[in-house]
Amino acid sequence: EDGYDLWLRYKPVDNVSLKAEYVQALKAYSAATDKSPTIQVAVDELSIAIKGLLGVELKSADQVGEQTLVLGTSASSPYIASLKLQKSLDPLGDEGYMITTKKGNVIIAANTDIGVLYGTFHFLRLLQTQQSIKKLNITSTPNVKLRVLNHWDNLDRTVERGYAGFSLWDWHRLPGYIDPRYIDYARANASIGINGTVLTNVNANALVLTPAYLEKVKVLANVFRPYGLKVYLTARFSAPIEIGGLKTADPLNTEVQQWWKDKADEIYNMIPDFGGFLVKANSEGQPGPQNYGRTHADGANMMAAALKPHGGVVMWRAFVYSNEEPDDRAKQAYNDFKPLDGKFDDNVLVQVKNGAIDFQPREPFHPLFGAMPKTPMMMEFQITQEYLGQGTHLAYLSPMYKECLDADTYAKGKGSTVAKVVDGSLNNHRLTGIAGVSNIGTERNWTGHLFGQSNWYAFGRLAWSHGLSSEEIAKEWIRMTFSNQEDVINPITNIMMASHEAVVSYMTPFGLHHIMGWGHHYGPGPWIANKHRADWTSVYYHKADKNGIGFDRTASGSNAVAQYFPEVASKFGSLEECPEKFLLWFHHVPWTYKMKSGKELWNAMCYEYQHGVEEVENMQQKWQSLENEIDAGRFEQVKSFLKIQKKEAEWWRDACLLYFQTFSGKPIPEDIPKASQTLEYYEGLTFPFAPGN
Ligand code: BDP
Repeated sequence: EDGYDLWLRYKPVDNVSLKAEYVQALKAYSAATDKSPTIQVAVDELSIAIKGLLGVELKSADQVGEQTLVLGTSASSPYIASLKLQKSLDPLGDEGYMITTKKGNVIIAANTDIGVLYGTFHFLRLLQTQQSIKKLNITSTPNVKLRVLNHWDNLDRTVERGYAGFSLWDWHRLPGYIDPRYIDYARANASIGINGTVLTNVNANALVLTPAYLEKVKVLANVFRPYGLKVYLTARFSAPIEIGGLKTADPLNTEVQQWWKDKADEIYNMIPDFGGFLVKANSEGQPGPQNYGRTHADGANMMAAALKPHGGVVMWRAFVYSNEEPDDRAKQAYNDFKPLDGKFDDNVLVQVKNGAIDFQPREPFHPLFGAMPKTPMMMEFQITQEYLGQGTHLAYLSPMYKECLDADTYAKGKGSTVAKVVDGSLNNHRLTGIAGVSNIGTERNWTGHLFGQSNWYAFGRLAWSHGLSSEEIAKEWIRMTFSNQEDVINPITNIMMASHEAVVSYMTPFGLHHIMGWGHHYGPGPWIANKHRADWTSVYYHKADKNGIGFDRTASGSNAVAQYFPEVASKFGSLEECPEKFLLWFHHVPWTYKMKSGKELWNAMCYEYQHGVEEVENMQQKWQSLENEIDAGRFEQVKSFLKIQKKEAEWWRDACLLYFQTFSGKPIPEDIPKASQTLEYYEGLTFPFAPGN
């Protein structure tokens, strides 16, 4: 096995009695004779899966007798219509489904064909994870409307912050050649409910909006359509100048407005269900409305007006900060966007990263969540592991996503979680969304690290249903990816559940952040200083000195805490109450500060780095115990990567402790292994091979 099949492997069910139950229940299927492309896809998937799982051909039933799998809508299936399910189906909306047992038949019913497809994948998951299907009574609807992958893919097929090869989109061979991989990509996404894909990098190239590229985009959209996957593009703000020949891109200029309208008309003429634009503006050198003295709302609304007649949306990113701005970087997005609440048109979502800096191993939730009640706030998570070990570290990110979603903003009193802001329930928004920066590329197993697949999987599952637990999701994924045997599920669950914390411990314990290598972000670089942008250095963030370490974001410092609602602000702002995992994010703390463990901060930090390394050793041991349970190809790859991870965890520990010791002036406890090199050695390392150099 090489990992290509992801969680859709459909290996034979090894539990004899369950297999008998399944075979008995699935004698034949019944779907509309005049099948839509989506229903055809569902039937095809069922056939492949049943063949693989049960070793039998799934036959089409002449009529619905007993033990028939019936799929469809009340409109497409007379049998489903005869069951009079409409009352229960109505609340399931456009994408929800029900799976139910009626008169000895399994029924997968929905209001739309895409709902049926989602239900089909859910049903298959039951078989793959070996659940009983004797008496089913399942309904499911997604928590948010737009569940979207963001590919940071360039037109030359390099991928920004990509660690899994090149871009899947073969622009050179499109539109003539449809790589079968596009179809498997769409299947995988549909199987976890992802319904949109932004094909291009947020650092956008206007060329993708030219007719030659749009022809190619159209073909991808056609391939993805039956799977319910809509295509979106990033829109470069200066496109009217670069490809339109205009002198300006000022959003209040009527010619510019007309140019975007015409562009939208052109796109929708080719792709009637085009999703819309994702925009990075006035951020890290990208052009935007502020170049013309206009606001983000002016820019977003101009594009929104062009897309609106066609039903498209604008996902406008709030990832903005400037080195010229003297205020704490963590505060800048809030400062810029909060005053614009209520000024965005109704087909605009503001897309906010989970934290206020940048996808760090751990960040407190972004203060914009809850702060703009009149605006749909779209979550942006990073699935690719830019700051979490890149291509080789095993880090299961569901616990990190959940920590953010479950955080309480107190925007409307206790219980106003980030999840409720994002799913629209807190402020009654119908337009809602969640984005994940993709970790997918041309590598045979899609994500480079086999366990990267679990992050793609978890992102999709949480986007559909944020109430799921990380452990539940991990177990589903393990059962489908490796085995249904408890002695495989348990150790891998343990590995996954401990993995994110381990990375935090050996990289950025206690709220440290942004201390990685310059530019490529590979490896430790707490010494990074004196660069052309202070806000890209490490010393800006850790502020270590002989007295202590950490960024004072309380009232005595940048007062970033004040951007949170009072309950949260007072907790984060208080040295005693601030959770230790965020301590150095919000406080500058003396080296001698007594931690809850009773240890002084310096010692606690040393042991935390060491703990991270030990956790990786534990992961290695658990993985090793699976040698005879997992096919050699996948086993060996993960084993090698864990070895790299161990080495790099030690590198992080040694480099960071030696560096911070120059400030603390305190000894590293004797029982922590001695660094094998000097600080100068670590500082002198260069990485010409690191992606993103
Ligand atoms: C940072 C990445 C950079 C992205 C930027 C963004 O380092 O490559 O362009 O975020 O999200 O994490 O726009």
